[in-house]
Amino acid sequence: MAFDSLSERLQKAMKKITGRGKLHESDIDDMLREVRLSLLEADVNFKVIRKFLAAVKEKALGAKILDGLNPGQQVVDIVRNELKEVLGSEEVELNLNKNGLTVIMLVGLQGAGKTTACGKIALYLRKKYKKTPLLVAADVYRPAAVDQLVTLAKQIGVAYYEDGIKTNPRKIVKEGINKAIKESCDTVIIDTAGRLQVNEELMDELKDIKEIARPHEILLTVDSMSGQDACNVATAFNEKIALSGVILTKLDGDARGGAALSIKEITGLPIKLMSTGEKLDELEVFYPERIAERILGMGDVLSLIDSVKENIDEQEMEDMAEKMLKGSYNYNDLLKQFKMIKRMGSLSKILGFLPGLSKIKQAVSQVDDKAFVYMEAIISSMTSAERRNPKLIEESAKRRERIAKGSGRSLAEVNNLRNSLSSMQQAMKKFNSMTDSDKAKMSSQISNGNLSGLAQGQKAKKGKGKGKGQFRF
Ligand SMILES: Nc1nc2c(ncn2[C@@H]2O[C@H](COP(=O)(O)OP(=O)(O)OP(=O)(O)O)[C@@H](O)[C@H]2O)c(=O)[nH]1
Ligand SMILES: [Mg+2]
Repeated sequence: MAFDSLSERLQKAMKKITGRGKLHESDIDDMLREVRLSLLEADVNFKVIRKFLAAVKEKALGAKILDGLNPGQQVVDIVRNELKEVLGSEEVELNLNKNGLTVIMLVGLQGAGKTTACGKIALYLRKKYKKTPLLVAADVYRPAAVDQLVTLAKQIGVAYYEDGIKTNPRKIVKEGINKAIKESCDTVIIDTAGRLQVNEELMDELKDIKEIARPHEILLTVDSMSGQDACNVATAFNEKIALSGVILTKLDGDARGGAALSIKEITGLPIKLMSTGEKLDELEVFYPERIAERILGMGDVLSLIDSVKENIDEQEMEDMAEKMLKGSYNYNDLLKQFKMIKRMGSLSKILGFLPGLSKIKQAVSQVDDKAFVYMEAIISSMTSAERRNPKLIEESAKRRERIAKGSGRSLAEVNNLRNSLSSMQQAMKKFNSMTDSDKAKMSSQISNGNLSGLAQGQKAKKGKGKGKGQFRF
């Protein structure tokens, strides 16, 4: 994942000051020295680093902090807040025209991820805002570019306009907008050509397209691996065609953080969206606060909740919960849950959202997706009666042996899966036998998003030596 090394170094710096009764100015200086090195290594622009450190120092030395309660914790909070400011402070929504056609134009260097982002934005706007987009193929310099956009449009099932590579992109844009109006589309997304470097010819073309299309958004697509170089590119594009924001791509890679942490501060342009993978639904709103917290290892429970909401069918969840409570939860249901988790991405990605789990995450990323495949193989080797009625497996060692053989997995793995299912069932039985007020307390904790309260509750339970209901891999 992106920012991993920055995240690790910053967390190390923060550890130096947390859990201490009293802090001196020299402790803050030590910590800031570490922070400075982490940011330099992440390729953050030096002006941004200087401003960042000055702001943290000034606030940390504020009269009440160092003598107050939990000074370390307060300083960490200051760092978190400044990181958030550097990343952009608040999320910035796409500017959508409520009463008519919205035009969005994507620009950027070659290979930054423009064409892919066109498809992703179309899908995002349709899902989130019920928009009807039309994609316009205005990159006529690379023969495959038109096909790439058309393929994406067909994949998502949205309209598109293309006129090959012989027509002038200015004309293509004009015709594309006409087609959108004729076909009652409400959003036009224009894919433009990329260049290896910023050059006059490209800028003139983009300026003309802007003139013709009058876009509500001109988004610069920036590869997050490009580090602080991204600022020079953004400044050049901004001077020529006045951008409205940035899409940061390839945040699933090992970008060090320089682009994300420098661009807003240096150019004033908000990062509006981030792309976190090659799959079309891997596009997210850029939330500075959540990213800052993720970098500091505070996890990002809110993004996790968003992802759950988007990828998990509520009705399906309710049915599943009801089955669990009735004790009729079986292997078919378990299989369904694996599929839901898969829809959200890999297990390591899900764990990445949770606080303090970076170590586990690393370990799990080696095995996670395989573990699902293995468990699916085991379930596939069960007869349909066995899947519906886990008792059959519970009661017969012979059946378990047969399943192990059939799936090519070990008997221990089959037993593990069986144990997981039965401990889930037992946990549900226990939940069922709780008093109504306990249950209400638990559900209100869940619906208030008070996950830390819940986590404490779980810890307390575990402390009693039970720890059941935990899924073991
Ligand atoms: N891992 C990952 N790959 C991405 C992401 N966004 C785009 N890509 C990949 O990056 C490559 C370039 O993406 P394109 O969308 O073709 O980039 P472009 O800016 O349109 O490139 P040109 O048209 O050549 O200027 C493709 O292989 C994409 O699949 C992302 O967020 N994560
Ligand atoms: Mg392209």
